[in-house]
This record gives sequence, C-alpha cells and structure tokens, in this order.
Amino acid sequence: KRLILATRNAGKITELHAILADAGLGLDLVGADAYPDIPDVKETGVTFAENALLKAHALARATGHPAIADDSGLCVDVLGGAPGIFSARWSGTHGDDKANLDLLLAQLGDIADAHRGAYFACAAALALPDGTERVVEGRLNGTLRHTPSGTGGFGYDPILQPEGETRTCAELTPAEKNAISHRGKAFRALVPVVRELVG
Ligand code: ITT
Repeated sequence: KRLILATRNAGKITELHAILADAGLGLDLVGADAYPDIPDVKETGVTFAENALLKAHALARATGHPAIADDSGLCVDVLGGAPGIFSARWSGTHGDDKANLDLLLAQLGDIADAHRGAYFACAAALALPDGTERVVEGRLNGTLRHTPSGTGGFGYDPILQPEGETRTCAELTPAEKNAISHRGKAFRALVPVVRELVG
C-alpha cells in the first residue's frame, strides 16, 4: 500500500523517512516528487494544522492514495509568534533558509538570552481520498543563539538551542534531533492513526 509524503522540502523528507522507518509501518512511502504534474498547493490556512491538512488533502485527492503532510515553522516569543506559518518565506524568497535565518537574527539584534525564547511547531496531517482527515501537533521549546552554529538539519536549526541542551539543533545527530523534535513528536503521534485508518 502507498502512503504519499506531501512535501517537497528535502530536509523534511530526510527526517520523515527516518522517523517513519523507525515506526515500521510497512507502507510504501512515495514522495510528492513522484507526481511532478500535481501543482503546488496554495497554503492559504492561518494555522499550521490548516496548512498541513490543505497539503494532505490535495495530494490524497490527486493521487487516490492516503497522504501525510507537514506544516511547520519557528515561533519567536518577542516577535509574537512570528515567523510562524511564514517561516519558509520570511525573507521573501520561499525556501531560502540562509536568507530567512539571517533576517531573523538581524530582527532580534542583541536582545538578551533571557528574552530569546522560541519554539519549533509541526502539524502532521493525514488525509484519505474519501476526505477523512486527522491532524496532530508537536513542539520543541528552546532559545535562539546570537550566531549560527552547526551544519546538520535545515532551516533555522543552527540558531535554535533546545531546552536542556548546550548544542543547537544543527549540532545534534539526525537521530538526536528526531528524538526530541516537533516533527518527531507530531509524526510519532500520527503513526497509530495511520495504522488504524490506512493499515
Ligand atoms: P512543503 O510545504 O513542501 O512541506 P515548506 O518548506 O514550504 O515545504 P513549510 O511551509 O511547512 O514547508 O515551512 C517550514 C519552514 O519552517 C522551513 O522552511 C524552515 O524554515 C522552518 N522549519 C520547519 N521545521 C524545521 C526544523 O526542523 N528545523 C529548522 N527549521 C524548520
């Protein structure tokens, strides 16, 4: 049985393969790249959950297979939760991780560590071709460094230091990041739902 992975973000795809492999679902995970003719979904939702559902439904409807999607981002306390759902295009160019991170650091300036709280959020959605839907969420709390550190992961990983850690997410091994991350938590919570509704 096929399960479509409704994302084109390479960093997410790598992590999702590892997280879902550990779950041993026994499904054939197929990326959205296998369907190049399906247009990108307009993320018109105002929450992570809404956008994750929009992406999952679009792929499930277009392919006739169950689909899972991830909508995620970085929510910064002093910015009132921004960039939030706009994390991938914060600098204006969708998916330019370095420009997004540089802009965010510039916006924070030299604000003290005590005021640099932030969290990663992830909504993990499952949609079936018949319209059935489920969505769950996960978070990773931390603080934002003044300068980037580490080469692992993607996006804002070089500046987010998880609570209780001395390293940034980009300095963790992939397995260490998945064990504590917003994405790991959300998709591990989605696994029993997939087992129940997909098989
Ligand atoms: P898809 O819609 O195709 O899945 P996308 O990159 O557009 O890909 P999102 O709209 O969910 O996906 O944006 C997610 C952004 O949030 C991503 O580009 C990063 O900047 C940030 N982000 C999410 N998870 C992250 C993580 O684990 N580490 C670092 N940054 C992350």
